[in-house]
Amino acid sequence: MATNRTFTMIKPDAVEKGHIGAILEKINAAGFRIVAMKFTQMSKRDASEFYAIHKERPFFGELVEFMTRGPIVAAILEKDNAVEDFRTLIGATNPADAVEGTIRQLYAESIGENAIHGSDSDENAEIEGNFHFAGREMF
Ligand code: 3AN
Repeated sequence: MATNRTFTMIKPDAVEKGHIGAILEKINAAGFRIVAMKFTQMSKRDASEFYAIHKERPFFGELVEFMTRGPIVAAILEKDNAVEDFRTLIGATNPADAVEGTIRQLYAESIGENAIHGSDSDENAEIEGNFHFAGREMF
Protein backbone atom coordinates (compact mmCIF):
# COMPACT_ATOMS: atom_id res chain seq x y z
CA MET A 1 0.00 0.00 0.00
CA ALA A 2 1.33 3.44 -0.88
CA THR A 3 1.10 5.53 2.25
CA ASN A 4 1.17 9.16 3.18
CA ARG A 5 2.94 8.34 6.43
CA THR A 6 6.55 8.04 7.47
CA PHE A 7 8.45 7.12 10.60
CA THR A 8 11.04 9.22 12.42
CA MET A 9 13.27 9.12 15.47
CA ILE A 10 14.89 12.14 17.07
CA LYS A 11 18.17 10.46 18.04
CA PRO A 12 20.01 10.53 21.41
CA ASP A 13 22.45 13.29 20.36
CA ALA A 14 19.65 15.74 19.51
CA VAL A 15 17.66 14.84 22.64
CA GLU A 16 20.78 15.35 24.83
CA LYS A 17 21.35 18.78 23.33
CA GLY A 18 17.78 19.89 23.97
CA HIS A 19 16.72 20.05 20.32
CA ILE A 20 13.42 18.13 20.56
CA GLY A 21 11.30 21.29 20.55
CA ALA A 22 13.13 22.97 17.68
CA ILE A 23 13.02 19.82 15.55
CA LEU A 24 9.29 19.25 16.16
CA GLU A 25 8.71 22.90 15.24
CA LYS A 26 10.44 22.36 11.87
CA ILE A 27 8.48 19.17 11.28
CA ASN A 28 5.18 20.96 11.91
CA ALA A 29 6.22 24.02 9.89
CA ALA A 30 6.97 21.73 6.93
CA GLY A 31 3.37 20.52 6.98
CA PHE A 32 3.67 17.15 8.71
CA ARG A 33 1.01 16.07 11.18
CA ILE A 34 2.16 13.98 14.13
CA VAL A 35 -0.15 10.96 14.31
CA ALA A 36 1.73 9.02 17.03
CA MET A 37 4.67 9.94 19.24
CA LYS A 38 6.58 8.57 22.22
CA PHE A 39 9.63 9.38 24.32
CA THR A 40 11.48 6.13 24.90
CA GLN A 41 14.88 4.46 25.10
CA MET A 42 15.90 1.56 22.89
CA SER A 43 17.58 -1.51 24.38
CA LYS A 44 20.62 -3.04 22.64
CA ARG A 45 18.32 -5.78 21.41
CA ASP A 46 15.82 -3.25 20.00
CA ALA A 47 18.52 -1.28 18.19
CA SER A 48 20.17 -4.42 16.79
CA GLU A 49 16.82 -5.53 15.42
CA PHE A 50 15.85 -2.10 14.10
CA TYR A 51 19.19 -1.71 12.29
CA ALA A 52 19.57 -5.40 11.33
CA ILE A 53 19.95 -4.35 7.69
CA HIS A 54 23.29 -2.73 8.66
CA LYS A 55 24.64 -5.61 10.72
CA GLU A 56 27.52 -6.37 8.37
CA ARG A 57 28.60 -2.72 8.17
CA PRO A 58 31.76 -1.69 10.07
CA PHE A 59 29.83 0.95 12.02
CA PHE A 60 27.10 -1.39 13.30
CA GLY A 61 28.48 -1.69 16.87
CA GLU A 62 28.96 2.06 17.11
CA LEU A 63 25.45 2.65 15.75
CA VAL A 64 23.85 0.35 18.35
CA GLU A 65 25.89 1.96 21.18
CA PHE A 66 24.89 5.43 20.04
CA MET A 67 21.20 4.71 19.54
CA THR A 68 20.90 3.16 23.02
CA ARG A 69 22.92 5.67 25.05
CA GLY A 70 19.94 7.87 25.88
CA PRO A 71 16.30 8.52 25.12
CA ILE A 72 14.83 9.13 21.69
CA VAL A 73 11.54 10.47 20.37
CA ALA A 74 9.83 8.06 17.96
CA ALA A 75 6.94 9.33 15.84
CA ILE A 76 4.73 8.62 12.88
CA LEU A 77 4.13 11.59 10.59
CA GLU A 78 1.51 12.20 7.94
CA LYS A 79 1.69 14.39 4.84
CA ASP A 80 1.27 13.92 1.09
CA ASN A 81 4.45 12.27 -0.22
CA ALA A 82 5.59 11.85 3.40
CA VAL A 83 8.64 9.59 2.94
CA GLU A 84 10.31 11.63 0.22
CA ASP A 85 9.40 15.06 1.63
CA PHE A 86 10.66 14.08 5.07
CA ARG A 87 14.00 12.85 3.65
CA THR A 88 14.31 16.27 1.98
CA LEU A 89 13.53 18.03 5.27
CA ILE A 90 16.14 16.07 7.26
CA GLY A 91 18.95 16.37 4.68
CA ALA A 92 21.84 14.09 3.75
CA THR A 93 23.05 11.30 6.06
CA ASN A 94 26.35 13.15 6.47
CA PRO A 95 25.52 16.62 7.87
CA ALA A 96 28.56 18.01 6.06
CA ASP A 97 26.67 17.33 2.81
CA ALA A 98 23.25 18.43 4.09
CA VAL A 99 21.52 21.35 2.40
CA GLU A 100 21.26 24.65 4.32
CA GLY A 101 18.22 24.76 6.60
CA THR A 102 17.74 20.98 6.78
CA ILE A 103 17.44 19.38 10.22
CA ARG A 104 20.78 17.57 9.93
CA GLN A 105 22.57 20.69 8.68
CA LEU A 106 21.21 22.61 11.68
CA TYR A 107 21.43 20.03 14.46
CA ALA A 108 23.68 17.07 13.51
CA GLU A 109 27.35 16.63 14.39
CA SER A 110 28.56 13.81 12.17
CA ILE A 111 27.50 10.92 9.94
CA GLY A 112 27.33 8.70 13.05
CA GLU A 113 25.50 11.20 15.28
CA ASN A 114 23.12 12.72 12.79
CA ALA A 115 20.23 13.90 14.99
CA ILE A 116 17.29 12.30 13.21
CA HIS A 117 16.09 9.25 11.32
CA GLY A 118 13.62 9.21 8.45
CA SER A 119 12.40 6.05 6.70
CA ASP A 120 13.74 5.66 3.17
CA SER A 121 10.71 3.96 1.58
CA ASP A 122 7.01 3.36 2.21
CA GLU A 123 7.84 -0.28 2.90
CA ASN A 124 10.46 0.60 5.54
CA ALA A 125 8.18 3.26 7.08
CA GLU A 126 5.64 0.54 7.72
CA ILE A 127 8.20 -1.91 9.13
CA GLU A 128 9.87 0.73 11.32
CA GLY A 129 6.62 2.35 12.45
CA ASN A 130 5.19 -1.02 13.41
CA PHE A 131 8.41 -1.84 15.28
CA HIS A 132 7.89 1.15 17.60
CA PHE A 133 4.07 1.30 17.59
CA ALA A 134 3.13 -2.37 17.45
CA GLY A 135 -0.59 -3.05 17.48
CA ARG A 136 -1.57 0.54 16.66
CA GLU A 137 -2.46 -0.10 12.98
CA MET A 138 -0.77 3.04 11.75
CA PHE A 139 -0.17 1.79 8.20
P1 3AN B 1 19.97 7.38 6.63
O1 3AN B 1 19.71 7.44 8.12
O2 3AN B 1 20.24 8.73 6.05
O3 3AN B 1 18.95 6.59 5.88
P2 3AN B 1 21.67 5.03 6.36
O4 3AN B 1 20.42 4.21 6.30
O5 3AN B 1 22.71 4.87 5.31
O6 3AN B 1 21.34 6.59 6.46
O7 3AN B 1 22.39 4.74 7.74
C1 3AN B 1 21.66 4.46 8.92
C2 3AN B 1 22.35 5.10 10.09
O8 3AN B 1 23.63 4.52 10.26
C3 3AN B 1 22.60 6.60 9.89
N1 3AN B 1 21.49 7.41 10.27
C4 3AN B 1 23.83 6.84 10.71
O9 3AN B 1 23.47 7.14 12.05
C5 3AN B 1 24.56 5.51 10.66
N2 3AN B 1 25.65 5.56 9.70
C6 3AN B 1 25.58 5.52 8.36
N3 3AN B 1 26.79 5.58 7.79
C7 3AN B 1 27.67 5.66 8.82
C8 3AN B 1 29.10 5.73 8.92
N4 3AN B 1 29.85 5.75 7.82
N5 3AN B 1 29.64 5.79 10.15
C9 3AN B 1 28.89 5.75 11.27
N6 3AN B 1 27.54 5.68 11.25
C10 3AN B 1 26.94 5.62 10.05
